Amino acid sequence: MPVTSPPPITKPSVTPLPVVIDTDPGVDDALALILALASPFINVVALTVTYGNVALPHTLRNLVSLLGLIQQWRREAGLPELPKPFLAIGAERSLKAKTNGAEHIHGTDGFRGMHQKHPSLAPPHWDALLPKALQGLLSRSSSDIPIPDPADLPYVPSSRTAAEELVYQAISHPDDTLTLITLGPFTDLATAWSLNPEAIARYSRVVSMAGAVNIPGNISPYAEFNIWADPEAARQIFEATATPQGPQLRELILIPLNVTEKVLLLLDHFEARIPSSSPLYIFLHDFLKDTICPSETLTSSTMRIHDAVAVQYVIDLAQNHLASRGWVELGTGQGLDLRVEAQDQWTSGMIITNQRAEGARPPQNDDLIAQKTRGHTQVVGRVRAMKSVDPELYLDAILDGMNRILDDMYSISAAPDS
Ligand SMILES: [Ca+2]
Repeated sequence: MPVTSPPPITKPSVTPLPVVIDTDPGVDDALALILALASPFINVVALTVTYGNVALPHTLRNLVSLLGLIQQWRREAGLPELPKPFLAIGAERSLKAKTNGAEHIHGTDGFRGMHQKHPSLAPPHWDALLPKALQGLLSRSSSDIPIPDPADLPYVPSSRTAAEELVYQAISHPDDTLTLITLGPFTDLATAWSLNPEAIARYSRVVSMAGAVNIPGNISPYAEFNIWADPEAARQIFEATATPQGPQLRELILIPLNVTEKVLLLLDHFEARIPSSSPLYIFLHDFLKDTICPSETLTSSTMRIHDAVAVQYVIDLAQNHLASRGWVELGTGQGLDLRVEAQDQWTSGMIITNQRAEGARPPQNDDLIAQKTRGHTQVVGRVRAMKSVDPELYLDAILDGMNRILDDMYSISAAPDS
């Protein structure tokens, strides 16, 4: 460890909830990751990075750039280093080899052109982690990359793929203690499930920013982006909640557009809550103001911060704050029989709700109903999906939480704050 690098800190006295985050940064992913890394109530033990909003070289560059910036801000402020998560590289494309991006929202580089406007923000070693086949796809030549000192990186480079990392973390933690948050397509998780379903079943829960349940989508009339980007992977994961025998996901909790479309960030609100002298403000203001654009249906200029809402859900869960923050679940709380349309047609990525299963929910999660339908056994799925949250409380919680990235962590009260 270099002399300039203070020892990692231990977060406050509450035992933080260990989480793994699969992400495709992405502007709203960046907000979500700052929020997660700043929270004393969750501990990010591993980050896995996938294609999604943009191609994998861009999402990886964005992730390591963001981690490098946070490290730089904290060093310049004389603050201790944050704990270092493992970082593993994930899928380059969807399971069926169709790649769909969202460059129209996030820009070609996923950070609204930040790397072109501010090339110094990307650490010189950012692509040292890329598989050889991916190196050189972006502007930087990989031939003269300085070999980074691993001890000085803000993360621990993993030799495992993202899917292998998801399995490794699951078996490295006690059963039913680890939470997985997915902020991109389900490709890495579906690959991990096919590698080792018994391991993935050890996660306490999977919390996913994904889906539009009985409402229009945001990338097509029927589909939300993260599911639309790899409907086959999503289909497999939804069905993993309802395997007739063998391992199954303990809990799949969707934070769908039903919730995230209601939490609208205004630039004014951001400017009011984040001190303008903060490096967080300087970094975020540039691409937020490019991303926040007039909506067709709203009179104010707003931005949807989908992924940050999903991370804040887990932070609330860790503090037992779900009720006080106004979380309401679709259905009875026993889960819904939701399926994903995975055919490559007009409705690809649409969530189908089996409304016949309503009222026939089993009282216990392990008491699945097997319905006999025309000679086939159909197991009823049990995906939990959130319906709403208090948007005002949420914006405040998210912005205040992001500010903590520049706290010394020891000063944060471990007691619930509301
Ligand atoms: Ca995302």
